[in-house]
Amino acid sequence: MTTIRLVQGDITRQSADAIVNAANSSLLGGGGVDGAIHRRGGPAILADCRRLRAARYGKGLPVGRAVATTAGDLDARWVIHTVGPVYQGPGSDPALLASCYRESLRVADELGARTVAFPAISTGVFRWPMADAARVAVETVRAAKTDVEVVTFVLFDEPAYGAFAARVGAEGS
Ligand code: AR6
Repeated sequence: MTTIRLVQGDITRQSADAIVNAANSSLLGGGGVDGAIHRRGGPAILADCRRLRAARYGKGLPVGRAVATTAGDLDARWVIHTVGPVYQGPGSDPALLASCYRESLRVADELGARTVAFPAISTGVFRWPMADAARVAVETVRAAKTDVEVVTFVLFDEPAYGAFAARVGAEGS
């Protein structure tokens, strides 16, 4: 059974076997968590991303999928890059957002990672409402069949932390 932890702060300061990046399909960096991970992790991450683009993802990593690289200078063994969906307004299908969490845990299992830190995928530049994103994140991790022992959601600010705490509380932790 996977334990869920919540932390408020900067995911690049976390220690975990794998740190998940809310990337975009290009895998070549961006703002938000993505920018922070590449800045603090250093150029080795981008070099791995370029190799993945050349070898396996010429058209980019599809939305809802996940792939691992080195974690460079971060306090982790791997960064798992996943691409969240852009929120399209009320009624948006959360399936691809759920897929990000499921696929990231599947990649973590392939690597043998036992501790994984996630940001709140799609809730920044991609505009997914925090309360709904928290519901999808917590439900999906709880339902996942995975050998990952500890999932830490790293929430950047107080409202994000509150939204995740409400979901974890709602389902019993
Ligand atoms: N640690 C933890 N959470 C953070 C950090 C941090 N250092 N920085 C921001 N957040 P976003 P998305 C929170 O925009 O919505 C990028 O340009 C932030 O407050 O990083 O999936 C990519 O290249 C928000 O709650 O990711 C893509 O183009 C959450 O992390 C696009 O943005 C996610 O915000 C992806 O957009």
